[in-house]
Amino acid sequence: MIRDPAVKAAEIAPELARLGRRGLLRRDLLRRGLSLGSLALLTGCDLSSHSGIDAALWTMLRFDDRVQAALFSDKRLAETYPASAVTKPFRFNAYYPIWQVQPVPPDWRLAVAGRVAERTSWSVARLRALPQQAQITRHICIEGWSQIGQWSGVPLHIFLRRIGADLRARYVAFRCFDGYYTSIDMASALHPQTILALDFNWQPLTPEWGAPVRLRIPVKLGFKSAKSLQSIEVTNRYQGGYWEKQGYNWFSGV
Ligand SMILES: Nc1nc2c(c(=O)[nH]1)N[C@H]1C(S)=C(S)[C@@H](COP(=O)(O)O)O[C@H]1N2
Ligand SMILES: [Mo]
Repeated sequence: MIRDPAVKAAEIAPELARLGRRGLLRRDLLRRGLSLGSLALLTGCDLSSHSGIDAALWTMLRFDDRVQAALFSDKRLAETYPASAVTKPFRFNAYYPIWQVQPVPPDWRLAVAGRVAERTSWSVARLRALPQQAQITRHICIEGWSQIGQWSGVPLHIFLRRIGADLRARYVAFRCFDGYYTSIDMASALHPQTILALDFNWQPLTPEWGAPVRLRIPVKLGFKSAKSLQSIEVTNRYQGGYWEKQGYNWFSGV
């Protein structure tokens, strides 16, 4: 079902929170040993095919963070698509009154903080000098729509290694210059398809879609892919995120 994008995500948050805390499901999962088989069983998705991952993402909304984290595998990849499958026009999601589309600040640099050896900030040119990876993947919004897009940028695992991040730290936290923020677990940060995207549809990102650099993480729901990044912090302190604070599952991934 495609929801009207104007339906505020917060309106459905209580329902999601209630589903996510269904104790029965969790006990069931734990008893089954959190196998891939149990994920397939509970989500009703065939995970032997790639597209099962996309389908499972929808269903993961019902599970709590602990279960989702236990089911996470860095070996499982989100489906990739041919260029002909790219959704056009591709919508952007920034209709919330407090987050007007923000132009890139004049002296923008990406700041790094926390448990990292090298704290110098990053210009776009410097980010572009790192190895780049392209992907065409599905972006799934918790509000009930999805679209296929093309992004290219620096794999986050390469960036984290480059700045000498403590890869045993628990979290990577993202702050955005439009006021948005979110954070992810280290395993998801090191997933091979998690990138710091600089390009969208083979062109440099524009402000609507998160210029000059955004997180793009196809094994998680869209709200985890923070746009318009200002800083990245490697930390052991849980920091949650904007939508997470309204009741969405923090993990929100497969
Ligand atoms: N900085 C920032 N990042 C954000 C958001 C936002 O409002 N601000 N919205 C999130 C949500 S809910 C979604 S679905 C996607 C939308 O990405 P798109 O505009 O490329 O479709 O960005 C995510 N990242
Ligand atoms: Mo979203």
